[in-house]
Amino acid sequence: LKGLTVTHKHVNLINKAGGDQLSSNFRDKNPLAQVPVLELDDGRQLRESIAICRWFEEQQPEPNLFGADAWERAQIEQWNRHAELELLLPIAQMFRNTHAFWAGRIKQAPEYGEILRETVLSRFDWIEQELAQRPYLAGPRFTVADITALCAVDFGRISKLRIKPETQPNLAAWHARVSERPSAKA
Ligand SMILES: N[C@@H](CCC(=O)N[C@@H](CS)C(=O)NCC(=O)O)C(=O)O
Repeated sequence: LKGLTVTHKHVNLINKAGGDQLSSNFRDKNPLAQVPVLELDDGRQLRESIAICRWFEEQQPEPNLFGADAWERAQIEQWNRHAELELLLPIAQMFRNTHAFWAGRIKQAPEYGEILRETVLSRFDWIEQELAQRPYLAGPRFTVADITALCAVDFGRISKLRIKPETQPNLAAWHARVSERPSAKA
């Protein structure tokens, strides 16, 4: 999307040893043993997806994804926080607490996971109402908030969380709109 060149180093999260992220080499980069980590040519390292996105925005300001003026920046921050905290976090926690993949790897609380499923479904209904008023989460144009929300919604599929086009037509139309962007397909 930004036209920046980033070399990817694959970190296998699910190999027999439990995952490359658990190695001491990787923990030196991120003690939380999580991807992504951005490594700059000069050796500096940056964690957290949104921090990395902000860095990219500063390196290549166009197309603008974080806001062009104070009010738009605040609106986008609000919606990106909503996307992270109200969609991505419960979806990720639901996956961790209910999915067979995590059984034996972490302590699971399936009942809590099912409560989160209801939370996420109610959040989908809320976003449906919001998207009846504008084409993108934070306003009339595509921003980082849409990227975070798209990642969240697509991540939900692994836990069989799906948009219901019959009752959530605006959410379904938004999902199709952002998914068809070349950068979403890349
Ligand atoms: N808040 C972090 C979350 C990072 C995260 O949850 N990474 C997951 C993959 S999406 C991970 O590395 N999991 C490895 C594990 O749980 O063992 C960010 O946005 O970068």
